[in-house]
This record gives sequence, C-alpha cells and structure tokens, in this order.
Amino acid sequence: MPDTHAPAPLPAALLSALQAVLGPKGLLTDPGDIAPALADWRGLYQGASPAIIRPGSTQELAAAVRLCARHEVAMVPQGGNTSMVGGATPDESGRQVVVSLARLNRIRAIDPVDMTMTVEAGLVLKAAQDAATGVDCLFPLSLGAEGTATIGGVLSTNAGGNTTVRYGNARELMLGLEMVLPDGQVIDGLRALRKDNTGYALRHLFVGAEGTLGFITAAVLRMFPRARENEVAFCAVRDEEAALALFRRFRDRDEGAVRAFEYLSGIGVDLAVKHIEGVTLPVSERADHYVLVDLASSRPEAGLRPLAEAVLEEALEAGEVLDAAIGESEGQRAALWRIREEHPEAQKREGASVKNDVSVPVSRVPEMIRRCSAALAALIPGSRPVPFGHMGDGNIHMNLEQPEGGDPAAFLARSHDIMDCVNEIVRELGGSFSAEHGIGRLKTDMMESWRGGAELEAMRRIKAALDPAGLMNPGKVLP
Ligand code: FAD
Ligand code: 2HG
Ligand code: ZN
Repeated sequence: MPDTHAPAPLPAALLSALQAVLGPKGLLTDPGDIAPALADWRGLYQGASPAIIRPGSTQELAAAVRLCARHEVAMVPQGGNTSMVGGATPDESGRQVVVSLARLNRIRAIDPVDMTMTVEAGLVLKAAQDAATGVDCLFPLSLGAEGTATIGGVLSTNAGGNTTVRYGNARELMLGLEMVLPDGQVIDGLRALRKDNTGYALRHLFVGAEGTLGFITAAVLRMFPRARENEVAFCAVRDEEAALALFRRFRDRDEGAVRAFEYLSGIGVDLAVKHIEGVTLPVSERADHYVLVDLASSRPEAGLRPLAEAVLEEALEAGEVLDAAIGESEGQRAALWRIREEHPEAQKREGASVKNDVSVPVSRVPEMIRRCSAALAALIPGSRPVPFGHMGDGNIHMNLEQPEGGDPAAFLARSHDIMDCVNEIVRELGGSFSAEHGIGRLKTDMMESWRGGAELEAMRRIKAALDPAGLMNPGKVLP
C-alpha cells in the first residue's frame, strides 16, 4: 500500500476564491464527503486530496480552473470513477485536487432529425442511452459500467465496450466537443456536423487524452435508428478457432447484423454462475469456450431469427458449435447478456486478478488466447487464465485470476511479470497492450517501450504546448 500523506490544505486565498465562484454545493472539503473519490474501482490506488471541486456549469469550471492555475494546483478530472487504470484517482501526495464533473449533467439538446444530442460531460452513459430511446433513437455505446460511467469519462478514455464491432469506439460517436483548457479558456466546439475539416481536430486530441490536456465539458453525440429486431444467442463452442469461425459465418452472411460478438471462457462463466445471484448456464452442458452473439436491425422484419438459426445449424454440423440457446423474449435476452456483463464483478469477488486489456488483429485472437493462457499457467502454477471480451473487434481481456485459496498479496506482487508475459506475446502478434481502458497511472511505465521515440516525444510536445505547467492529471498517461 503506498504511503498516503495528509492532504496539503488549499491556500486560504484559493479556498475563499473557489467558494465565491462555486457556492456551497460546488466545493467539498469534509474528509467524509471526499473519501469515495480517492480510491479506484479495482482497489489498486488510495489517493489523497484536500477538496473536491464540483462545478455546476462550464463557466464555473473555467473560473475554478483559472484559479487553480494561478495557484499552481494540479487537477484530476473525475466522472463516474470507473477507470480500470487508476486514471481518475489523485496521487498520494495530497497536492492534487479532484475535479468532479458530476453536476454538469444536463441534456442541452436532442434532435432526432439530425440524429444528434448535445449533452454535458457528467451525464451518466445510461441516461444518454435512455434519452436517445426517448426520441425513438439509439445511442449505441454499451459497457458494464454504463450505470455509473459518464460521457466525459467514456470520451476521455475513448471507451469501446460491446458494440465497437458495429459502431466503433466512443470517438466515432462524437461530432463536437466543448473543452476547457488548463488555463481556463473555453473552446466551444459543439458543432453537430458530419463534415468539418477546419484545421487541427482538437476534439479528437481530447478524446482518449484521459484528462491530461484539459476538461471535456460537453459533447455532441451521434444517434442511430433504434433496433426493431434483436436476437441474442449464447453458444458453447468447440475451441477458440471455432469461435472465430462462427464470427466469420455471421459476418459473411450479414455483416451489418452483428451488433456484438463476445468470447467467454468456461472458467469466466463458471465464476459468473458461482458469484452472481440469478446467473445460470443456459446450455445443457458446461464447455471450455462460449460465444455470445447479438444481432440487431432497425428494420422490423429483418429476418434475424432465420439468419441466426441457419448460421448456428451450419456451425453445429461443422462441429464448431456444441450447443446454443437463443433468447425468446426481452427478459431472456437480458439474462444471456448478464452472464457476460457480470464477468468483471464475478472476477473481483473470486479474489485478486490481474487484467490485461489487449487487442490483436481479429484473425490472431485464437492464437493469442491459447499462447497467453499456456504462458500464464506456466508462469504462476495454479493461477487461472480468464480470457473474455470483444472478440469481434480483436479486444480480449486476457485476465489472470489468483490460485484458489492462495495469498492475494503474493499474487498481486507478480502483476508486472504477468502483464509482461501477456504483452510479449501480444507484441509478437502485432497487437496493443491497452485496447480500451487506456494508460491512466497503471501503465505509464509501458509507454516508453511501446510508444517510445518520436511518437512519445510528439505526445510530450503536445502536452507541453497545452499544459506547460503540468497541472492536468499529472502522473497519468505520459511516463
Ligand atoms: P472516470 O473513471 O471518472 O475517468 C476516466 C479517465 O477520464 C480519467 O483519466 C479521468 O481523469 C478522465 N476524465 C473523466 N471525465 C473527464 C472529463 N470530463 N474531462 C477530461 N477528463 C475526464 N471501458 C471500456 O472501454 N469498455 C468496457 O467494456 C468497460 N467496461 C467496464 C466495466 C466495469 C464494471 C468497469 C468498472 C469499468 C469498465 N470500463 C470499460 C472502464 C472505464 O474506462 C469506463 O467505465 C469509462 O470509460 C470511464 O468513465 P468514467 O466516467 O467512470 O470515467
Ligand atoms: C469489460 O469488457 C470491461 O467487461 C472490463 O472492459 C474488463 O474486467 C475486465 O477486465
Ligand atoms: Zn471490455
């Protein structure tokens, strides 16, 4: 556990100026109120902060940022605090102040003709989805933390999730941004345009910057026609290659129909059944490998059911699929999805686990899973590889669960060996060591080896140009 210092109190002049700008709801200084913002979801970090700044408008945020900049106080943007890499947690020095976007959560406009909505950064992802549904549209970004994660957070991490295979990452769902620079200047880039080639696309620089270049305060998001037909199948498959073959069968038959294609390992499903109330195995026998496929169409009579049955029939005959369950109702489809969505929680409840959020070209996914699983099992005897995730876009969570009954601390002490073991194989296969969760604090030490040389130097120059005093989320992303 790192050494956490008592937070250094904010200078009295700054404190009173912030109080004047933000009002009583906009500044928390009581340690009890601050505590939940100081630890990350995974429990890897415990930081310290003298206060939480909670502005209620972009203008309030800009004024607070100007004040912090004047007093050289470092700022840590925080949305739903669901980061998997410690990105939203202040360090232990007690000298970084958390800036929560939670009160900036309005829907400013929603337009089903342009298929866009303009929302503030603190809006919870689920609320954005619901708003789209309310005008008979779809906001397709979907991930397990959607009830807590915010629009500012998903954009700042360029989150992926379950529907990347069809709709892309958060970046592809964004048209315009309102941003606050580290000196408090506001950039109003809330343009709802599909075409806008007017100089450097600063909005794209902020997406995926993990709060190191400034704040995202609002965004114009793309909506899509909502699904009028949906089928979800949960399949036991022969092995990793059979999972890929099934993906190709669906894609070749009707690429546009595949909304999600998720791989699950036998052990991952075992853990979900073991730890999560109401989760049961929907196929007749346990298998070592499963796939969840979600087909959706905005056409009411798209024929997805016959499509699913025909593809599964072929795959059964080819010996790739061993058994399959197709959801017969909205409730059953949600239950099949739940087996998948509860994977992170189930792994957390089982004990210590090390996450490897990696991607490789889709064609290399089976080889990556096989090689990493074997290498990890050899590295730590008794440990349990739990690969799962977004096979359709090449992003697998190549996680490792501690040996049953083993010492969690001893296991976690090997975290770096475990990540290196996976990353070496992923590098050979032309992949990435961080597919969707970002770098945060956890992976800064990998940047030199993966992005070193001119690429990292260019990132440093961009950072220095926008944030010369280094006040935005220090210690994150860049080593
Ligand atoms: P936070 O955790 O609060 O912040 C994330 C980063 O963005 C931090 O660096 C923070 O400083 C910065 N930030 C936040 N808001 C702003 C802002 N307004 N301006 C500037 N910087 C900001 N990720 C995926 O990609 N796919 C998944 O499928 C997925 N599933 C998850 C499932 C679970 C159960 C959990 C706990 C997390 C999951 N995540 C996933 C990880 C996480 O990245 C996403 O939940 C989400 O992108 C983070 O949103 P947040 O609002 O919680 O951001
Ligand atoms: C998911 O896909 C998230 O569920 C979390 O990205 C992955 O827990 C994980 O490793
Ligand atoms: Zn994921």
